[in-house]
Amino acid sequence: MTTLSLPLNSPLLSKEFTYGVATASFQIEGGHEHRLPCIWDTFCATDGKIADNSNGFFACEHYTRWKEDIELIDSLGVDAYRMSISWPRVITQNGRLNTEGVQFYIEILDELRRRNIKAYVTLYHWDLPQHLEDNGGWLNRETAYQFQHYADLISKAFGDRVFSYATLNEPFCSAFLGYEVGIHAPGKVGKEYGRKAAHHLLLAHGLAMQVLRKNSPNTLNGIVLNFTPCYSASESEADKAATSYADDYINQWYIKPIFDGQYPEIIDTMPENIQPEIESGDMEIISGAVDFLGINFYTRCIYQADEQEIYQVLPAKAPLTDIGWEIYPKAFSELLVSLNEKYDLPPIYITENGAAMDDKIVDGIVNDTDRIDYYQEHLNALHDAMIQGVNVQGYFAWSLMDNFEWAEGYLKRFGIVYVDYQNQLRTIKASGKAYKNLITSR
Ligand code: GCO
Repeated sequence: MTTLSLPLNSPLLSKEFTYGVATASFQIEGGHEHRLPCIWDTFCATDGKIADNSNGFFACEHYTRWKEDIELIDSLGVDAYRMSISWPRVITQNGRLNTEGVQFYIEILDELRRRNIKAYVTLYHWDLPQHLEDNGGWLNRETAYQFQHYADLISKAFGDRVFSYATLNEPFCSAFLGYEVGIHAPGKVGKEYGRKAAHHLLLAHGLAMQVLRKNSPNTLNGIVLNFTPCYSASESEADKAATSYADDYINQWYIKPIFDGQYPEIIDTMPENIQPEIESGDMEIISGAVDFLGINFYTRCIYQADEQEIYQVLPAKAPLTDIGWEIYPKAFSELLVSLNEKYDLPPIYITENGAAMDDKIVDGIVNDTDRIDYYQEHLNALHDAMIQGVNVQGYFAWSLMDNFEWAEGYLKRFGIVYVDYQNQLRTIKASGKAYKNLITSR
C-alpha cells in the first residue's frame, strides 16, 4: 500500500481529532555535555547491554538541529508534537532549575506555538538522573518526591506554553524492564524489585499530578501507559488462568491503581518480599483524577501455564515487524474496548503506535510500504474501537524519525522519517508522506 485511507464517515477524519508524531529526549537529543548523566548513559557504557554498543551521546543531534526538526514536523501537517523533557537537563544536582536546559525547551515550545503545533510534553521518558539512581532510583520512595519537585519547577518555568502534560511514559517499562528483568536501565534483576519500583513510579505520577493541577490547570494532564494484550495459547482452564495472571501482572498493574485506587487482586497471592511498600494515603494520591489517558500499543503476546513461573510467554507468531513483534491489529481494538468496559476512563489519546521495519534508502527514497500497511491496519482497528463507543481524541505515530531504540541501539528504525546517522540527513519515508496526506485530506 502507498496511501492511508479511512471510511468517509470515520471519526478519525474529523478535524477535531488530533494527529501527531512522537519522540523522546534520550532517543533523539544528543547534546549530552549540556546535561547531567542519566541511567541510560551508564547502562550504555556497560558491556553487552546495547545491541550495537552505541549510546545517546549524539543520537539524532536534535539538540543542535531542533529548528529544522520542527520545520520537518510542520511539513508533515500534524496538529501536535509529543516530546519529552530530559530531567537531567533541566534540574541541577542540588535540585534547582538549570537555565540553559530550560531555555532549550522554551525555545522549542515557542517555535511549536508559532507554528500552531500543540505541545504534548512527557516529563519522564526513562532518563532518570544518575545521581538519583545512586541513591536507590525508583526503589527509593524519595525519588517520587524528587519527581514532584521537578514537575513543580518545570511546569512553572514553562508557563502556558504546553498543551498537555503526561507525567510518566510507560511505567511498566521503567519498573519491569528496568528493575525486574534488567534489559533496560538501570538493569537491576529480581522479582523483589519490580513491584516496588512500580509503586514508587505510580506514586511519583500521583504527586506530580497534584502540582500540575495547581500550576497548570488549563493543560490536559495525565499519564501514558503501554499495553501488550495477553492471549491464551489454548482454551484450557490452566492456560486461561495463567494468561489472566500475566495480564494483571503486566498490564492491569499500572492502570488499576490509577482508576480503581487498588492493585489487581493477585497482589494478595504474592510473597511478602516482592510486594510493594504501600503507605497509608498512597492509593488516594495515585488515583487522583487525570484529564486523559495515553495508550501506547505495538503488539500482543500469547501465554501458557507454567508450573514454576505461573505463566510463560510463547514465541511471537508471524507476521513480525523487524523488532520481532507480531503484527496483530485486532488486539488494538479489543484492548480499547475492554479497557473502556473495565474502567471509568477520561478521553484517550493513542500516544504511540508504529513499527520497526527493515528500511532501505535507495536513490534518496524509502519505500516502506510494510510500515504503511501496519499504520493502515491499526488505524482501521482504532476506527472499529471508536465506532464501538471508545472515546479516543488523538493519535501519535511512533516515531517522527529513526532514533536510539534503547537496548537495540540504532539498529531498529521506527521513524516515518529516515535518519542517515553518517550525515544526520533526514528523508521523509513513503509512510511519512502517506501520513501527511491522510491528515491534510481531512
Ligand atoms: C516504548 C517507548 C518508545 C520506544 C517505542 C518502540 O514504547 O517503548 O515509549 O521510546 O522507542 O515504543 O519500542
